[in-house]
Amino acid sequence: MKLALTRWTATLAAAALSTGAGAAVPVYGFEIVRAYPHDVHAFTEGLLFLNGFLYESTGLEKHSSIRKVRLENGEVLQKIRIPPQYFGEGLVVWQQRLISLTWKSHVGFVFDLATLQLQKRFHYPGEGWALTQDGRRIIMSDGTADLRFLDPQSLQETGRIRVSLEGKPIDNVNELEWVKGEIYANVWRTNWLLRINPDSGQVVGLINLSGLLPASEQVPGQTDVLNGIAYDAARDRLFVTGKNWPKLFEIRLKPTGESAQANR
Ligand SMILES: [Ca+2]
Repeated sequence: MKLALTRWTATLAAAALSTGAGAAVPVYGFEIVRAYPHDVHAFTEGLLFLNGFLYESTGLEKHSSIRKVRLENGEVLQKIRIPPQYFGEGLVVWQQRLISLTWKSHVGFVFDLATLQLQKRFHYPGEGWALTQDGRRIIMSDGTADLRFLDPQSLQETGRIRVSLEGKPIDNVNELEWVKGEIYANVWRTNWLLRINPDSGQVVGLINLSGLLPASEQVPGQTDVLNGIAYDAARDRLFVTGKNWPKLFEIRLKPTGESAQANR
């Protein structure tokens, strides 16, 4: 029986996922624990949870920002704008700093966590998509199947892994989150999250978030794709949202009993 994988990327469509005996990668569904308000004008690119608050970076030229947000009501408590020529991308916290990327400008920013004041800029090759960290390293996606590891101080690359499902690379790995020893990532323009082994890059689980935002809450021309994963380690809460979505969801994974593998 083939899994119905709607809006899957071309790469993954080519991989022709199917269920079957010997399939190794479990597929999860979800249940909504709670829904919170989310700013429909926030084109979410990065999301993280820290000390009771959400931190969110948003994209689009002239509209990019870094925000501190109250989870419970979506209130923006602090906000700074990214210079208008830049398309803001991923966001990560490291000690008392927030670090963010831009899409195609090869420029990243370092902000003071408390004041959101810009402290410095840094540079990197290729595109910037998303950031997270594992307590030792910054982890960065760039729109390909590769995830880069960066030194948190120098922000220089120290290594990389290639995200793959049964040996086939998966492109468009986007927003990232470190969750209990794995890298969670959503795949751009899909409703899927990947659970990735941080040593090998192998996908060890797939989470199907189709139907998370009901059609009745989607506004044509405004509501964009799933993007944004945050994790509250203290209370084991997983949050997801999307670009210009009206809601942010706490979800719990539900095993489906299905598994996926790439057809040979
Ligand atoms: Ca994140």
